[in-house]
Amino acid sequence: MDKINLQKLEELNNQHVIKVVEGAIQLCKPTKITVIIDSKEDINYVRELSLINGEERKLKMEGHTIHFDGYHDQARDKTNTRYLLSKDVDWGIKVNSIEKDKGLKEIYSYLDGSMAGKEMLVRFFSLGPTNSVFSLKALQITDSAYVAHSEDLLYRQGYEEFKKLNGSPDFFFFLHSAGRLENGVSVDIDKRRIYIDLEENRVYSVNNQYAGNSLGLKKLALRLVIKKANEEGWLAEHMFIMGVHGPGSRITYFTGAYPSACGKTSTAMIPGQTIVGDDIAYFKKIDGVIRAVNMESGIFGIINSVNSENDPVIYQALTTPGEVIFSNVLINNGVPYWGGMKKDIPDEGINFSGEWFKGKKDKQGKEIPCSYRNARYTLRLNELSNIDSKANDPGGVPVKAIFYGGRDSDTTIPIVESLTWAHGVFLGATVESETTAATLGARGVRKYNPMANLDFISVPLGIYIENHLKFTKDLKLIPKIYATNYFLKDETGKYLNGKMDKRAWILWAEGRVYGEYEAIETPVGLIPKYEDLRSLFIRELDKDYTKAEYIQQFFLRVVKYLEKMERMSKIFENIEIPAAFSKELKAQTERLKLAKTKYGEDIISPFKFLDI
Ligand code: SPV
Ligand code: MN
Repeated sequence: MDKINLQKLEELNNQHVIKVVEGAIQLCKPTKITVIIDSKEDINYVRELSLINGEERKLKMEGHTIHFDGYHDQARDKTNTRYLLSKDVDWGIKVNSIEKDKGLKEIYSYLDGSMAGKEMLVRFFSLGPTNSVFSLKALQITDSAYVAHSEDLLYRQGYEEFKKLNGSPDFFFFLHSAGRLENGVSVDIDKRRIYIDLEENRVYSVNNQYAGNSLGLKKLALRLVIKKANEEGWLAEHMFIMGVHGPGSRITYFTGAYPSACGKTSTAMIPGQTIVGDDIAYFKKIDGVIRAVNMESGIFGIINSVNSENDPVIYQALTTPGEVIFSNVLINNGVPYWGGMKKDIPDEGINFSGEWFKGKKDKQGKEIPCSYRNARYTLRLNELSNIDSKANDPGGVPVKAIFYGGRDSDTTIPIVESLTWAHGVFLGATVESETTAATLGARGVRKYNPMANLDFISVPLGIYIENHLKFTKDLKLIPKIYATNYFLKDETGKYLNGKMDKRAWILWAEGRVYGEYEAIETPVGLIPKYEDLRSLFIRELDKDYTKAEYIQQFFLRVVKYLEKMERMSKIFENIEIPAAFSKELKAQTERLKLAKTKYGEDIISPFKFLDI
C-alpha cells in the first residue's frame, strides 16, 4: 500500500481496521490498494473506475450507466449463502449452514489470489444516519468498482464515523471479490459463495456481482444486524418507511414488511406520500416512542413495470439526467428499455444474455425477455421529488403503524387491522408468500415467510418473535399493525384489486390511527366498512368502488384461512415459541371455526359481521 493510502487508514487510529485490511491483502493479493474516504474526489474515483474496468458502461443520458450481472447471477443465491457455524443450531427455521472450519477453508481457497491483477477498494460506511444512536459502522473491501459505486448510492459515507469508534472493534466487515471477469461480468458462478460469520461479525462473498449477493451492506449486513438487534432489544427489519399524508398537513409514519418483489417500494412510492426508505429499517424505543430509520439512503429497485402511470416519480428519475445505475435491462443505442415501461421496445440490443433479439431463446427453448424479471435500478433517494424531509434525521421518525403482507392469491383479505399488538405480531409472523424472481429458483411456490424476513433471520425464530412481542413494553404509544394482501385473485386468475388500490387502504389505516373510521370485527381482525372505503376510493383514486367489489375482496375465506392455520400449527408445533404467540394462533383458529359453524359457509360476506 502506498503512503497516502496507508495514512488514510492510520488516521482512523484503529488497530482492528488495520488488522482486517492486512488479512484481506494477504489473502486476496491485489495488485493495487486504494483507500476511499468520504471526499467527493474519492467517491468520484470509484465511479470512474467502474467505467474503466468495464463493470459499468455509460449510457446516453448524463449520469446513467448500465451494469450486467452474469446470466446465472441475476438474483439472490440462497443455496450458496450459508452461515459459518462452529456447532449445530436449531433456530426453528431452515438454516443453510456449513461447518465453520470447512467453510472458511473453502471460501479462502476461492478468495486466495482473487485480486491478483486487480485493484482492492477499502471503504467505510454508516448503516443508518450518521451522528445517530442508530448508526452502525461497516467496512467493505471489494475488487468490484460496481459494488463500491452502488454502495455510494445506497449508503451513507462512514470514514468520519469510523473515527468515532476510538479504536474499538465494533464494526462489521465485508470482504468481496467478483472473481474472474469477462466483459466486466463475473464468470465463475459455480464457485459463487456467500459465507456469514455471526461470531466475527463478518461476511465473505466471492464470484458474484448481483447486489443481493455482493454488496456487504445490503442483505449480508442485515443478517449480522438482526443478531445484534435481538441481543440488544431492538429490531432490524425488511421494511419500508414512509410518511402517509392524511387530512390537512398531517404526516403519519408507517413501516411495512413484504417479501422481495411484493410491493415494498411501490407502497413507499404511493403518489401523494413521502418516502423515507424502501427496504431495511432499524427500530429503537426512544423516550417511550418507537422510532425508525432507513439504514440505507438509496433504492435498489425492481425496474420491470415502472412506468409513468404506476410510478411517475421513479420513472421521472430514470428518464432524466442524474446518477443511476441500470442493471440487466435492454440497451439499444445507449438507451435503457425494460418490460412494462409502456413504451415500444426495440427488437434488438444488448441485455443480460449478451446480444439480444426479439424471440431469442435460452437453452431450454424458453424465450428470453428484453429485461430480466429482477432487473433493477440503483439511485440515491435524494434524486426523488417525494423524499421525506426526515429521511436523514438522526433521531428517525415516530412509527404509528406497521404493515405486513405477502403475495397470496387465494386466502388473506386486502387489509385487516390487528386486534392487539400481540395479534399483530402473530399476523406478521404468519405471513406466507408465493416466491418471486428476486431469488434464484422456482417462482410462484407458496412459502412461509415470517415478517417477510425469513431469508435474513439469524437467531432462533422463537427469540425473534419474543423480541417483537415485548418491544412495546412501557411504551406511551403502541403502533397499530395491519396485514395486507395486494395479490388476491378470482377463480379465473384475475387480480381482484387495481395496483393503486393500496392508496385507499393505507389512508384508511392512517385515519384509524386517529380513530377517524370505525371498523368491523371479524375472526381475523378489524376490517374497513364499505362506506369508508367507498369515499376513500372516490377521494384518493377518483374511482367508483362498488359493494360487489368490496364483498368479493373482503369475503372471509374461512376454509382457506383454517387451512392456513393448520399449516401454521404444523410449522410451530416443533418450535419453542412464546406462550403469548401460541395463544394467538389458538384463539384465531377458534374464532374461525366458530364463524364457520355459526354461518355454515365456506366464505362469509363481510356484511354478516356487522351485526355481531
Ligand atoms: C430483495 O431481494 O429483497 C432486495 C434486493 O431488496 S436484494 O436483496 O439486494 O437482492
Ligand atoms: Mn429487500
